[in-house]
Amino acid sequence: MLSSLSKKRILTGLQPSGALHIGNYLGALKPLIDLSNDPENETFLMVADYHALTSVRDGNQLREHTHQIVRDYLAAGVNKDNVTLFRQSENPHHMELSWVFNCLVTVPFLMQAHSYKDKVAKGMDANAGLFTYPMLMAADIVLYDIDFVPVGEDQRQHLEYTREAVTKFHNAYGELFKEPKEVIVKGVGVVPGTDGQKMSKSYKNTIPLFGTREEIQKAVMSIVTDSSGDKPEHVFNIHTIIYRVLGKSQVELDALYHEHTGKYKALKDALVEDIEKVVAPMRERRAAITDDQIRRILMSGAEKARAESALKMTVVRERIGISF
Ligand code: AQP
Repeated sequence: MLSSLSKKRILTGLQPSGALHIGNYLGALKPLIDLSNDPENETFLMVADYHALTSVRDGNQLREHTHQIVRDYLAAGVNKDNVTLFRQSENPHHMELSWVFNCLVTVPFLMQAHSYKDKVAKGMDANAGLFTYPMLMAADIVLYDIDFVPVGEDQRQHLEYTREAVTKFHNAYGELFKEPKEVIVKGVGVVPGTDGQKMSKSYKNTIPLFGTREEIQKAVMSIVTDSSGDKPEHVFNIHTIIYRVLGKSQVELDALYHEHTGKYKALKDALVEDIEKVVAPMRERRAAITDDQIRRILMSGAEKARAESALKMTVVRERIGISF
């Protein structure tokens, strides 16, 4: 396999740990979709279901979220003809290689991961899966000779961890993997949630990507505002990112906030309208996607993913000494 190595390979993955939010879309999904439309790229999109086990403890719920996230991917504009869309758990090579990486990196190294520390500080279960998450992510990426990984700013360190895992492997067993680079969209970084912190499924501070208009309105109205200023900072920050997606100018946005100085309700209403402009067309597409389409796409994606990583894993097994 590994047929067209002259093309740049792109991969991202999102956890089916809850309903996708606009931070997931703007930080990871939209950049991946944009890159997948370039014929010079070969694109992979993963449903990170094993990663989701770090927080989801209900099998039916995980199945349901998995189904919904694929629907979300397609509704957001993923074209099945340009993108290999697969579930992480359908390819056992991910777990196998993550174990190899876990045996190469140290506990003190993993303990420096901001994402782990942030999540535990927010009350998430400090399970060993969450702790070793960066090594599973490293395996997810390097199995497919990925060049670029579109992610939110919060994941920058995890790409450094991936490169470190690769270096450790190379030092021990010789050169084998590509060193991937993160793609972080300028001006997006980390999309703030309704409380001003990183928007996150597990922090209950999200604006849902596929919520109804009423749900989006409710989330936007709950954005925390500071009564000491004329401009509601978090509303403005989210609005700035949405304006960019709509191709509208910052000057125009500044003028809007100037015109409505101190009128938080009017500014939140304007943000709802602009989010609606981005998500309403996707919502319509989403309603037309059938269960059968989802099943077929996942089946062919799984076959392709397994075939793509098979050769790499054969070499790994040979190098580490478990094949005879
Ligand atoms: N607020 C954000 N701004 C920009 N990008 C974001 N991403 C997540 N939140 C933001 C990006 O979405 C991708 C997939 O994330 P994930 O589902 O694997 O897990 P996450 O980063 O931990 O996202 P959540 O929503 O916070 O999920 P939970 O709460 O379940 O852990 C990543 O590229 C991430 O950068």
